[in-house]
Amino acid sequence: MNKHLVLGSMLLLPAATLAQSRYNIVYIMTDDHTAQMMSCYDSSNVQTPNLDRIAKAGVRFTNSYVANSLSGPSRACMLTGKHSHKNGFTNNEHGVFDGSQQTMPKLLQKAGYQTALIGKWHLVSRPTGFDYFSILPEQGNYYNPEFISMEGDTLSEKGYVTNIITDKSIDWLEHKRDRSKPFILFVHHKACHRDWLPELKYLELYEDKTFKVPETFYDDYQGRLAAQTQEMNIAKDMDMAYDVKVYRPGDKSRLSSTYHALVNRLDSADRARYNAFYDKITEDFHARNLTGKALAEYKFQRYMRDYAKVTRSLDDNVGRLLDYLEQTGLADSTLIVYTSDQGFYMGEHGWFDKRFMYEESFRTPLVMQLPKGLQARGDIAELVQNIDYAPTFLDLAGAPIPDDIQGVSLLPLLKGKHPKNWRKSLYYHYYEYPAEHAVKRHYGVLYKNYKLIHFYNDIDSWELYDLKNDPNELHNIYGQEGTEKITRTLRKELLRLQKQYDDPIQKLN
Ligand code: SGN
Ligand code: CA
Repeated sequence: MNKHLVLGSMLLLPAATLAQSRYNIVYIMTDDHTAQMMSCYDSSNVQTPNLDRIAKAGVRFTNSYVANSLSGPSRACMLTGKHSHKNGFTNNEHGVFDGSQQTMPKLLQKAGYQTALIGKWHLVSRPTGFDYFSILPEQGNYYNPEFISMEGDTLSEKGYVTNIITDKSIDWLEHKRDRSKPFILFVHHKACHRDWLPELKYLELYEDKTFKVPETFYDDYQGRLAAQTQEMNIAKDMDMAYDVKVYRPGDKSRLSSTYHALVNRLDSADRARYNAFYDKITEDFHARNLTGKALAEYKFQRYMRDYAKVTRSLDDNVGRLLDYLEQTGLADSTLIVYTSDQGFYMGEHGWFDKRFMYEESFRTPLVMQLPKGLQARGDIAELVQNIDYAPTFLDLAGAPIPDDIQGVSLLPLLKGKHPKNWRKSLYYHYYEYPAEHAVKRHYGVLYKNYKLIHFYNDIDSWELYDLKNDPNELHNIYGQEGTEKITRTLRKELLRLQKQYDDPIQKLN
């Protein structure tokens, strides 16, 4: 093309296209916050009015999934737009993120964006591609947490982690950024990760609520070998001190010293307030002499209440950030994304934690408030995955999407389009075994209401689910008469995806 033509076509660019290159992105991500505890997805457990505000003003993805349901791996997927085997961070236990590789924040910097990261990082190596960061060491702490600065200092801050991450985020927006540049701000919360330590002002919240026990709470895992050996069962594996917060000196509890170390981070007055509350709970627990199902359900209720309290602080703080963005007018030019690093079990199958490719932990909440110029509203049902965030942000910034990125841009969906050739299947691969919670390695495919999973390593076990007739995934129909055709179709699709994503093929025998 000759020079004049290039110049001519640039002059003809509509104003909207130029404005688009200045869109900002606020990318809020929580840890372990699941759709069952977010009222715009499920209002039976808690109300989250501020999170719902995002969905109401914008869009709610109803089929949003992760590629590997665990913190570090999820974060690496969203940073690179690639599956775990490509970005190299397959599991928390041994993973160290190779920060020299191509990442979305680096590509955004190249496109003229300012990049900032506040909160949980969890990728071990020092963040690269950020103009500013203030991160929690490893998992971080709820009470009086430490933050690692860009200079490498670890400094302790007073207060509750969710409030502090929000304060720091607003402070960066107000005082630290370069206002001549568009920005992406990662607001990555520690909430609602184990062991669900509440903000003290919410200790009493939800204490009068009895949560509904999920219909699969007493699942016996029949026909599902890997589910039989997991260690994330509320009745069996939840620690009475650390998780349930019922403890009397001398009680046997594997994690009691960890628990006390976390609570002892509180100043003495706050600690007294904390102890007064949970001592009362402990006394009441001992007066009841619970065993069997009653004990299991008691643990479930305590878990739900504490998780709900932690979620309340999160909702408040997202509201505070939204207010700031709206009051300053930034919301008009900013894509606000709210998601979690994965879903979580709230007693379904009797579990807490995540990792499995079953729906509760394979899914992750995803809602977005859109800047002016993006027309979509309401529900978006297309299959999306966390490898799509990087290409979406690049696309929104008007930056090229490198060919080796495996996710796809969601921008057409945010413009209200529904491309006919949208993906029809999703690939999943989980690696962290042997490890805490003992979930076996597995990979699988979700395709047309069916899911095929292969658990491997020290097991060789296939599972097939008909999600339409068995949404709770209780009936593994793999190998059953009449499933030959659908099994063949799903195996073919699985192989196609392993080839497409270049995942070293596990023998499909
Ligand atoms: C910690 C938790 C686990 C949790 C992992 C991974 N144990 O190890 O329950 O599965 O984190 O979570 S704890 O005793 O330290 O609380 S992740 O979200 O960071 O991947
Ligand atoms: Ca997590």
